[in-house]
Amino acid sequence: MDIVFSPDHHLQHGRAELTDGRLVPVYEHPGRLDAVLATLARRGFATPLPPQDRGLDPITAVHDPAYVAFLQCAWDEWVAAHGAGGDALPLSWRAPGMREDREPERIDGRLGYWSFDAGTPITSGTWRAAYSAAQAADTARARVSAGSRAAFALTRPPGHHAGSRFFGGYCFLNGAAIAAQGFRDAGIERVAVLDVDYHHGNGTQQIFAGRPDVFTVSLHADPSFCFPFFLGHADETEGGTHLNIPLPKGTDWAGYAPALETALARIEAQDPGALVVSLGVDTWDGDPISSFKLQTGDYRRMGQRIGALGLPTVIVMEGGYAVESIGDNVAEFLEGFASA
Ligand code: SP5
Ligand code: ZN
Repeated sequence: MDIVFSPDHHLQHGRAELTDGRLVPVYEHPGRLDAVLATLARRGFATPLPPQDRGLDPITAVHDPAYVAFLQCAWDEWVAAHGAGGDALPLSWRAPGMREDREPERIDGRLGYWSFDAGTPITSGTWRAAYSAAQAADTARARVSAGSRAAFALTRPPGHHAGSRFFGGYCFLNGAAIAAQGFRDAGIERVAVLDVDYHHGNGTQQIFAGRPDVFTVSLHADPSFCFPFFLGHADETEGGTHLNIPLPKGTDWAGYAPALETALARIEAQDPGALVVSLGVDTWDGDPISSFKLQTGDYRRMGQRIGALGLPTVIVMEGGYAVESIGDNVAEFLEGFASA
């Protein structure tokens, strides 16, 4: 299993996110990947490779160039308006009846225009960190296109909440979508994306909605009670190109395993030539922002079942906020996958 990693992931380090009515230290911080890296080294995984830099092409293949241009300059505009004493966070968004066709000029308005939550701080290093994560996802895909059975993009910030024209949910550039589109552009006719993060992969669903060449599936906490709230219900099929499997609070492996089998059966029925997995381990029992009850050993079972599809596979790191277990949960998944 190739592992692609860049120390540039450290460059995204927000001070605070708005959670439960309070500005609290960010859950999505550099210590998460440091923990995974240390655990993988201890458990004998191969030394990670650095990403290749292919510039903006893989990014603008799934994101609007105007959105990408905004991300590149947002921090500098924020500092010009407010100084560098805090993170750049949006505070207002358009609602039904308001204008979608006019991008505001002031950075405060532009932040709301290009986002959907107040939990995703932009900092001095956000662009470089998100850019390196995007390149790592693309490099993992390129390794698999060149013949590796599987590659893991060990990246942050995560990506699956980011859409073609918005950031949110700690995500800026959608690495899983970049990998999936990369497979398409390398000549694979049909690609599948399987999202096992605790949260619904709303960005991935939006990017590929209505695309019969990229079948997307998400297993997640029901948006009736969980972020991102406004997408992720079972009736969103996007013309047969998407499957949502919302699950109740407290879901454990006994509840999760049949849903995973349903997802895998639908993927097999599409007969894809490659698979992208959005791997979030925030489904773990002790995760600080989640409610599922998966145990560390369950990730080995999950990896085994997904690996048994036998497809060329890119695995992209998404969520998982319990630093004490994130490394073992990821390692169990990767070992299970490799053993299949
Ligand atoms: C990639 C990913 O996993 N993004 C998740 C973004 C979730 N943002 C909203 C978090 C709200 C947490 N509220 C519960 C806090 C515990 N008191
Ligand atoms: Zn998540």
